[in-house]
Amino acid sequence: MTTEIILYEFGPTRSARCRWTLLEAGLDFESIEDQSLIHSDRLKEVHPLGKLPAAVIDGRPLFESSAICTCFADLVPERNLIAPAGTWERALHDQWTSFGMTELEAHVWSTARNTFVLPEEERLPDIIGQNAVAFGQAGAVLDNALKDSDYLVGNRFSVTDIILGYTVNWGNRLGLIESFPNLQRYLDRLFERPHCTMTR
Ligand SMILES: N[C@@H](CCC(=O)N[C@@H](CS)C(=O)NCC(=O)O)C(=O)O
Repeated sequence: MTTEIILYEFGPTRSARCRWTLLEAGLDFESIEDQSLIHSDRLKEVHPLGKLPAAVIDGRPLFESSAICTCFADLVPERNLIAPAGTWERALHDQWTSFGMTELEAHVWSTARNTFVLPEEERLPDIIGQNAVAFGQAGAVLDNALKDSDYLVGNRFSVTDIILGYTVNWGNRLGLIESFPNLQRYLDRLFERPHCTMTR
């Protein structure tokens, strides 16, 4: 039985993670690509905050790019994009995705919010330096994890790298990984993949 997938997406936003996972998974999907959907009532039926990405999978709404990518990877175990639930490798996937969202992505998102997302009068530019420091502390951990390994889980490419790679690339665009050679090489490896949807 095929799974019916609708992906609400927009270009280089975090929806790029979901598109990349779908391409690596070889799953068919319908794309609804429309930036003007953000905060719309229609999108709020899928994502309560009206954010992108969001997905409808066999009629059921799912939000948060990390959860959506993980779900897609689980649909095709034969593609080896993720280890089965209950294995140690799956625990490492959960570790790195949580770490990526809370210790890395939260800081670059805060910088984005205080640079161009929020109306100018609501921005707190002073926080940007603090975000860079926090991203650097967590970036050092990730850089060290990639010292003797090309990828984050089991030393082979997986959906974990799609999720974390997007955040590392975001940091790179902000000039935050200059002192992390392993992260730079990691990004180079990810960009070599034919289905990579990230932009430098
Ligand atoms: N943690 C969410 C973040 C989603 C998110 O903030 N998406 C942005 C586009 S990259 C958005 O829709 N922004 C509109 C807003 O912040 O209200 C995820 O990873 O899916």
